[in-house]
Amino acid sequence: MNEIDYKSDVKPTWCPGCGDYGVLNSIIKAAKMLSLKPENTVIVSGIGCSSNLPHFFNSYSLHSIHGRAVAVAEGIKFANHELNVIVTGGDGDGYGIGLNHMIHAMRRNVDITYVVMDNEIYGLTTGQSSPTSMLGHKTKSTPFGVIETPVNPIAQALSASATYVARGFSGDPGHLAELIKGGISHKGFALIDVFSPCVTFNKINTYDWFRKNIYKLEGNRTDDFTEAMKHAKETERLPIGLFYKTDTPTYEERDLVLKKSPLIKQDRVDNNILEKLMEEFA
Ligand SMILES: Cc1ncc(C[n+]2csc(CCOP(=O)(O)OP(=O)(O)O)c2C)c(N)n1
Ligand code: SF4
Ligand SMILES: [Mg+2]
Repeated sequence: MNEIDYKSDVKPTWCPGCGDYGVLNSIIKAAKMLSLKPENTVIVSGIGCSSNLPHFFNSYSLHSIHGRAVAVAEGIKFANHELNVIVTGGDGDGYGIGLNHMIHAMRRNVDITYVVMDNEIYGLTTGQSSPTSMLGHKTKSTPFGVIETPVNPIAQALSASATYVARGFSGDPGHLAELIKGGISHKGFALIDVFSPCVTFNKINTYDWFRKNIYKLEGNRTDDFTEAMKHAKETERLPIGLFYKTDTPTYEERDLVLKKSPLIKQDRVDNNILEKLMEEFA
C-alpha cells in the first residue's frame, strides 16, 4: 500500500495549520513503513479535536467517549489481541479525565500504542486550560493564569511502568513517524506524547515556541530508567525522542485465558454454565 491508501475518504476538519495534520501524516508514514493492514488495525479515540483523527485514517475505528478511549481499546485488545490497536486523543482526554485508565493500562503492559496530541489546551471546547497548560497561562477558564503544576506525561508514564515512552513534535513528522513506528512495533504499552500546536486557541505554545524550546535526544541510554526520568524532568529545554524502552511480558502473554488464543477464537461458555453462575452470584 502507498501512503495515500491509508487516507480515508473523509477530509480532515481541523483548522488550517493545526498540529494534528502532522500527527496524522506521521501515523500514515509509520503505517506505510510497517505495511500495516487496515483490516488488522483499529484506531480508538476519545473526544476532542485530536480525537477526530480515526475518521481520516483507513482502518477500523471507534470514536468513543471523553477520557475512556484507553479502556475501550483494552477491551478490543482483549477480545482479539492479534489486532494492532492504536489510541489517539488529546491532553485533556488522556491526561485529565482519562489519566487513571492510562496508568492502569501501562502497569498491565497491554500491547497498545497511545498517541497523544498535546497542545496544552482544550481545543474543541474553545480554549480552556488543560492538565498540561503551563503555569501562568491565561486561558478562558484561568483568566488570572494557571496556578496548578502541569502533568508531566513522560514522568507519569515512566512511574506507571510504561515499557515504551517517547515524545515527538508534529512540526517534525519524519522524526515523529519513526517514534510511532517504534511504538507500534513494540510489544507492550507505548506512549508517544506529541507537541502538536493548537493555532487557534493556544497563542503561547506555538510552532515557533516549540522550535525554540525543544531539542532532540541523541545518544541517550534508552534502557536506563534513571536517565529517562532525568530527561523527563528537564525544564530548561524540553527533550523529544525515545526516553525509555524495555521488554516485559504483556498482559495478553501473562493472562491464563488470553495466552491460549484471542478470546474471539475460543469456545463460548455454555449457556447452562452461565445460568448456574448467574444464579450463584445474582
Ligand atoms: C464526559 C465529558 N466531559 C466533558 C466533555 C467536554 N469536552 C469535550 S472535548 C473536551 C476537551 C478537549 O481537549 P483535548 O482532549 O485536549 O483535545 P483537543 O480538542 O485539544 O484536541 C472536553 C472537556 C465531554 N465531551 N464529555
Ligand atoms: S481548535 Fe486548535 S486543536 Fe482544534 S482543530 Fe483548531 S487548531 Fe486544531
Ligand atoms: Mg488539547
